[in-house]
Amino acid sequence: MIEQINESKAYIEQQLSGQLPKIGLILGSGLGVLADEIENPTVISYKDIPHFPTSTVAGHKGQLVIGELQGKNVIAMQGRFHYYEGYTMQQVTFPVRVMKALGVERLLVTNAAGGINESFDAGNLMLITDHINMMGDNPLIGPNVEELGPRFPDMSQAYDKDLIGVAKSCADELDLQLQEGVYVGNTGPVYETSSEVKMLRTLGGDAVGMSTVPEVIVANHAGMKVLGISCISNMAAGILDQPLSHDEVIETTERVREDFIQLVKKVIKIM
Ligand code: R1P
Repeated sequence: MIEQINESKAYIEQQLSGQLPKIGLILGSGLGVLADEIENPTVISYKDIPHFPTSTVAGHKGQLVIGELQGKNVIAMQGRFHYYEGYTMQQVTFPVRVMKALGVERLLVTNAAGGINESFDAGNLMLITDHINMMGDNPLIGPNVEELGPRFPDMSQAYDKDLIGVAKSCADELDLQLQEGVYVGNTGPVYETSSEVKMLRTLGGDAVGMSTVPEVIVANHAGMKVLGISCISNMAAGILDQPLSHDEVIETTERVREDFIQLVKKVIKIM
């Protein structure tokens, strides 16, 4: 694993002329547009990076964009990998390992998620305060590589309190409504049934999606500080009397694009 990480890292470093990134961004379904804001970008297609999987989901472009955002050196994944695509948990989280090897210490993860909390509306942004892993798997299963992190990582502050505070004050300054809540990670690719949504609400979930949790586990294992933002792209099954579709997910993320970009840019400036 270390060898593969180093080969990916070396390839990415070869493409860069400027400084190495310190902040990582993972851009979820329909949210990749944020990478267009990055100045002096170096764009690297996933298919060219040794050991990187490729993106197969609509709304996930499948490239790294490395450059400056708000004067900070950032690396953005314009598209992520999901467990339901058939990748292993280790493959899904491999880019987080590579980011860490490149020197990234803070990670902003974003996603499109279904709203479980009935006080939410489609189009809301939600700060992730914590998560519940319902994926039935974990990227750290298997022999632990001590150089990458401890055998039993602490997850009591999986989403960094200080960064949560930064995001809240940024939203206040922008006069932007920001919900807060617990993200539930399911495997997908099916959306949840109404009964499952009811169960997840009882368990303490506020939003549900099919990503993020593995990445955040690996980031914590690697000692990175994490901030998470969900775009509530629709209300989860059983709340409104309408079927769910990925087209709707993409449509909603396009609708909130401006709020999302403004918030992330402001956060990055302080991060
Ligand atoms: C379903 O519409 C897709 O959108 C979300 C779900 O996880 C699923 O992949 O994508 P992201 O979590 O990558 O934003």
